[in-house]
Amino acid sequence: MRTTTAEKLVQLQRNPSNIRNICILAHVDHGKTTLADALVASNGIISQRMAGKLRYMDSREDEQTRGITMKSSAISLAVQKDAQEYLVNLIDSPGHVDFSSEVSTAVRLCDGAVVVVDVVEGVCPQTHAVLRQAWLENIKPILVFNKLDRLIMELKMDPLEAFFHLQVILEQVNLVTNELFTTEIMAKTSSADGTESEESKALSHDWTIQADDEEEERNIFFSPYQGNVVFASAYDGWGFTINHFAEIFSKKLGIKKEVLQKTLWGDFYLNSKTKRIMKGAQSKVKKPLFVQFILENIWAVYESVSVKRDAEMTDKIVKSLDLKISPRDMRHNDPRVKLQAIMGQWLSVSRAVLDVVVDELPSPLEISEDRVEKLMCSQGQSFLSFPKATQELKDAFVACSTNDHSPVILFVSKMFPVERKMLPQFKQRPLSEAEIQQRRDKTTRRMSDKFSYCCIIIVTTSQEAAVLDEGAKSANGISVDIKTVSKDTTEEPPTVFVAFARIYSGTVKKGQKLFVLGPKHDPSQVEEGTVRVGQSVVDLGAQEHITAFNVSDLFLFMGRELEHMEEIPAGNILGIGGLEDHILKSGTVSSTVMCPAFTDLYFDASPIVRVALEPKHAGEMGHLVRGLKLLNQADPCVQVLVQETGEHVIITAGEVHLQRCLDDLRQRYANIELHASSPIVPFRETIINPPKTDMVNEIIQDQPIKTAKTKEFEDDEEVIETGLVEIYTANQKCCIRIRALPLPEAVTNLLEENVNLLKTLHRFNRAKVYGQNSDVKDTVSEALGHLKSSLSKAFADEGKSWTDVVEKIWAFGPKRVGPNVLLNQVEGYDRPSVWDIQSSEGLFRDFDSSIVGGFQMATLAGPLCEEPVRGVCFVIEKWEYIDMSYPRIAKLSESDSDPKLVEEDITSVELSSSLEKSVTIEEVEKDVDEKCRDGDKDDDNCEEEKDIPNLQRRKEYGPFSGQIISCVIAGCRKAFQTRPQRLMVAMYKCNIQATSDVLGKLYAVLGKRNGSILEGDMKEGSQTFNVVATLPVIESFGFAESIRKKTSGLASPQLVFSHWQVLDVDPFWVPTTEEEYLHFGEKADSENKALQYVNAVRKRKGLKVDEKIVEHAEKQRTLTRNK
Ligand SMILES: Nc1nc2c(ncn2[C@@H]2O[C@H](COP(=O)(O)OP(=O)(O)OP(=O)(O)O)[C@@H](O)[C@H]2O)c(=O)[nH]1
Ligand SMILES: [Mg+2]
Repeated sequence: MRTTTAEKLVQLQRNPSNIRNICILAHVDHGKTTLADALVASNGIISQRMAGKLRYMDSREDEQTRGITMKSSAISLAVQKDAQEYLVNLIDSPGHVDFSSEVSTAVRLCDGAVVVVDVVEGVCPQTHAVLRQAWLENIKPILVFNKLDRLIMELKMDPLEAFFHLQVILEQVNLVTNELFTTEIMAKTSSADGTESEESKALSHDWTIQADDEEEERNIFFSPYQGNVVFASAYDGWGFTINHFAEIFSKKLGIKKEVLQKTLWGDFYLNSKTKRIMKGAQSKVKKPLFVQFILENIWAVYESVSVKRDAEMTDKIVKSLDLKISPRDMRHNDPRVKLQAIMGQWLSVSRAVLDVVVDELPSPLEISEDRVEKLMCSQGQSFLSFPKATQELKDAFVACSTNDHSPVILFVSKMFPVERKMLPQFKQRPLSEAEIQQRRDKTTRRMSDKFSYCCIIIVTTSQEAAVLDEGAKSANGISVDIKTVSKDTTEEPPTVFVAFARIYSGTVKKGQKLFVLGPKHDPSQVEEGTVRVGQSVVDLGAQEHITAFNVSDLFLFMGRELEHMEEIPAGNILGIGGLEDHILKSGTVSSTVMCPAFTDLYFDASPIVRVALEPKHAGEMGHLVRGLKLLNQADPCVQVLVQETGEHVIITAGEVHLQRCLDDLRQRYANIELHASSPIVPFRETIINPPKTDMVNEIIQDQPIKTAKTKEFEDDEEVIETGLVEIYTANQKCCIRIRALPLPEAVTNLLEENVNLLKTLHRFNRAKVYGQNSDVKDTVSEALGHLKSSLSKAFADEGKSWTDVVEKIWAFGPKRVGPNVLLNQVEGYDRPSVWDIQSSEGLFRDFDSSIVGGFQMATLAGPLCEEPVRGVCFVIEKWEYIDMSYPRIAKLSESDSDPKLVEEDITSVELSSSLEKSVTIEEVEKDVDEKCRDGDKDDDNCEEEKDIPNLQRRKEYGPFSGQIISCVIAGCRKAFQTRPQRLMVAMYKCNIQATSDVLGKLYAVLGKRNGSILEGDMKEGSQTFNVVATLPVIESFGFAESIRKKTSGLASPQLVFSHWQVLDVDPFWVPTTEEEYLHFGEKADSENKALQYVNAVRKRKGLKVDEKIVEHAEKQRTLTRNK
């Protein structure tokens, strides 16, 4: 029976000091949802008996069948402690890596976290990840050691062994937090060049002092005696803290509670003669207090109830503990039921966990100023750079003020799909007395009227109803009563979105008008001009980020249900209706436009598995498009896009995530049958320095081996030497010399890690070139300086030939931010580098942007199989015009730009990068050509226009800008092809826990799929091995399934994208020497993995494939029986 009412919760919501917003975090299957069940049962929402079995928070059908949580969901619980009542807003999160984005959405809304660790499995990769998430969001964690029953029943440990085991795991957890703490200090103390500045020395000193400080230690480390560790078995319903036993034994032994609290965990024992607590249990071979007073008692209960099944002994224990167990439970055949009844009553897990939550975790009032500033400063802005009105909002934040004058500030972390019929207003509720009477009367009346006339019910729209009514009145003969049931012409969608949000300040009310602030909203721009407020995201312009909406509904999350609210004050987690057209995934809502956009959520997983979708029946395309839109809104991690080929594609984090997305589309959002392509895995193309060994692992001595591809270029006039080509435009008027070099790995990695920074740099550079306001913020320029110096260092480490190249970087690509570099080594062309565009007034040659455009396209699709290029440096060494008065040099803004294009240009670049849509050659040509024409109009001296033969040539070969682009693309490709080319494959890092008996099978599965094992250590204090391996993503489909099958479900892998790896096989290699023939056979292509992948991609893309279709041609003949 439910013990709390919605009214009670409303009342509790008004007292922020007694509110706790918490989430449960852990590795997959460590028992989060089981623990949540126990907490939910404490409020009578589910029965104690069903707790642990129901998994109430897993409301989706597939969550129940698969047994894993896939989304985060919230519930509000009332908790009584001492004389006080508290409101605990609890969020259960998923542990599977594929859904780690759901963890990010949960962590953002909370002030504290309950980190659960399975004591058998110990610290797992996701335990690391969630502790890191909590750390990054500045929220305080407490620790729950779960599944202690497994130590007794499965591992058959005795209490002392269990104690040592727990100590080891606690150390492991603290090691992780310590690591997080020290890396933060290091980041704070080391300056850009790696030397410590005076200021940072002072800082580091401060931090060490703080680390010694007990309070700080409380926040960083877990320790039972500090009261932030709970020992539990969520499934059996019991849990305790040291505190609980300290209280009991201080009375029994007459020892002070404080003393016991400090000594119950650790190397202390009780001297039975002196009745004093002494140190050094281990050295004196004594039982530690934790074993003697706590574990042995628990072990005794398990022993008598579950192992020996000794009814007499059990009765004795029940009596001595003064418990009241129902006779039904005591007589139950299943000892586990008996055990759960006894243990649950003796050491209630919900009591233990909720007490620690209330005591240890902060209320919304205790939000630190640091955290507020971190939340408010998005896009690398500093808090002090905000206008005064914005800075003042911090006070409202910190005070968590709920009065009517306080500004409303909310953060929506995800959009939560709810079936319309599940909304409270559409839910069936018990009828009142008056309603029942009314219905009874109606039925009686209908019965009596039944035979007097016939009744036709027609479903109409409201206009038609009026006409029909008129008709009915004039009808004679039999009495016809036409009842019209009006139907709305626009059908309402079956799924609505409720925003999953936290209110930080003010009170949000139903019907209130609020602003939705987009992620790029900058309050400092509001002051400068008037802001336009849109009605929905769709009608916003490129530089507009604000829309307004009316709060249509307010909800309180109650697990599987929603409760209607009229208003909700600051400090709570809530659901808001009416935001569907305003927020796609997450966003900031406020009553004032001076509120800045909150910082973006931190996501761990990167989407990598992409599939193309199409409806089974072509006519249902509209449903699919609508369904994809809903899926995109409902899932924080999925990416939905339309490729340039016209395919509808979704990119997901992994196989389980993909399956869930497809199920959602089929059953919920699109409601149609779908065809999904087999997963498309991206590749990268690169070049390498000539390899030192050949395919049979022998050292190559003099000349590098020539492959079929490099031989192709032997007589090519354009190829000057390996990696260097000289190429002319179609009209033979421009000559460009391009060299391709493999970029040092460290540089490529740096570029990849700093994509966002490069995006910002590009944005500022464009704005500057087109004469817009482009003041680089201090933090951004500092970060750019840091990146530049790291790049110089990485280049310098590679040798002399790379010195000073950073200053010559012309562009990055593809999409202007990729891991490839275009260098300017053209003699006499002193163009400012990407870093200097802001500061210098440098001059650009005409068609400068065409060179960049060509480079962008060459790097977007490489020659192997049109996949993006990675880690290549293209150097333009010569750029000359023949018989023309070019190059004309001018500022880019004056020469080849059109201010009108600026805005479109920036957005198109952003759009293309966000949607992964490539720019087609036509687009670039058109773009550059338009600019050129505009430049021509302004400038009558343009030689080309006056030059009649040139004009003709232009007609013949197309616009000159286009010719340069094509020329650069062809040059880059050719230069690339003359070097040893390699394919790069995406790699997963794979963590698997397995016992020694299934280890062999596990290695076999990994080996078959080209996985390589990095680590395979036995876990300290357990029987399990922790295997870390890398596995190509392309080989990973069905991997989890086959591991589970081969190991009878004993091992299950967690896969996370880790890096790109060069596949060390030349796709164009064919055996030439005797030995190679011997090794690989004549048709070595069957062994050549790289070629297989390349051909598969080319086939998929409809490109030409060099493959023999008929291997052994034989004349066909009809075989008849007679021959
Ligand atoms: N023996 C034992 N089993 C437990 C305990 N707690 C949970 N389990 C079992 O562990 C399995 C996973 O439990 P869940 O609560 O679904 O785990 P979870 O952390 O929510 O898993 P995800 O949400 O998928 O990450 C279930 O089979 C539970 O019955 C426990 O205290 N003891
Ligand atoms: Mg769960």
